[in-house]
Amino acid sequence: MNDFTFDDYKTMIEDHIMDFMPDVDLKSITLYEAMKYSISAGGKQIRPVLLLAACDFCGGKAAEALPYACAVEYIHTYSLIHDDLPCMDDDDLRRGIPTNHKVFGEAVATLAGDGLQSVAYEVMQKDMLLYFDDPDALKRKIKAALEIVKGAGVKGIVAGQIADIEAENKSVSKELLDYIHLTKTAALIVAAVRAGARLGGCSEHDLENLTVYAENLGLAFQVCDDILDVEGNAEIMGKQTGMDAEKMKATYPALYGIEESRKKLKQLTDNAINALSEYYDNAELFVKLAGELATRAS
Ligand code: GRG
Repeated sequence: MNDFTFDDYKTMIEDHIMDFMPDVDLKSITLYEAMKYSISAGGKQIRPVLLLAACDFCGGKAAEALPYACAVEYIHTYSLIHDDLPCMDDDDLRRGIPTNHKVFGEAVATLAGDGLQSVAYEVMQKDMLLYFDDPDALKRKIKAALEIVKGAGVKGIVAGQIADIEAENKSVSKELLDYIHLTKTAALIVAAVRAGARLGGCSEHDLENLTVYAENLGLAFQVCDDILDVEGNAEIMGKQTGMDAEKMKATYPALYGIEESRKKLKQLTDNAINALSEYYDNAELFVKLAGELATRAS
């Protein structure tokens, strides 16, 4: 693996995130403005960075994975816009600024999410069209796109979202809570890592290890989010806090309490890091990211 840091990859994404957006059509300029508003609002870019890093880690070239990394960020951003809508979580603040529907209205925000999702698929398909005379590369790209489509789909974040909504105001089992967070939150993180690995031409063994890493990181990500929501640091979060309790959401602190949630976070972080122990310093970016996440909520 090269020596690129998280910030190096993040800069790559930020430099190119607009490259794959369609040209502005004056008849739908409001739609483009709304899509751009959320895309350029300063997300942490964790998923696309993981995709690029996994591609490099497995022997590929990050620059060639950019369309897929940006596609993941488009899908993630669409999911946040829709999640914030009044018919879902009804949030006013996201990425430190008013949510999309607060600025553009609910109808435009819904369409901005739809638009971002369709651009994601278009970007990946267009890239595949360039590789018809290189069947091995084409196969890697098809497999990577399928990982992303699945993570975004009815067994991924959409499944998680409906389970999350249906669990509101109910007491849920530990199994259901894990299912919600594995789908709602971890699915797209797992998809990003696996897609990057596929693009890099990974071995089955490396894919398996990276998947265990990503599942644990994804769950840790959610536990961290739950803890920060209770502890109420809106500045770190870039969104309102205390909302989970208000909406009686199924969360780790609600089911396990804060101290147990912290232990769970540590355990998940350790699991993620241990999954990559055989790679020593070659997996430094992944290990560091898991460690930093755990520190945010401790
Ligand atoms: C609407 C289909 C559909 C799915 C929504 C993503 C999601 C599923 C819900 C968002 C609710 C939420 C707070 C989930 C926890 C995961 C999480 C912390 C998302 C925010 O991701 P970050 O922190 O955000 O990577 P940025 O803004 O940095 O990209």
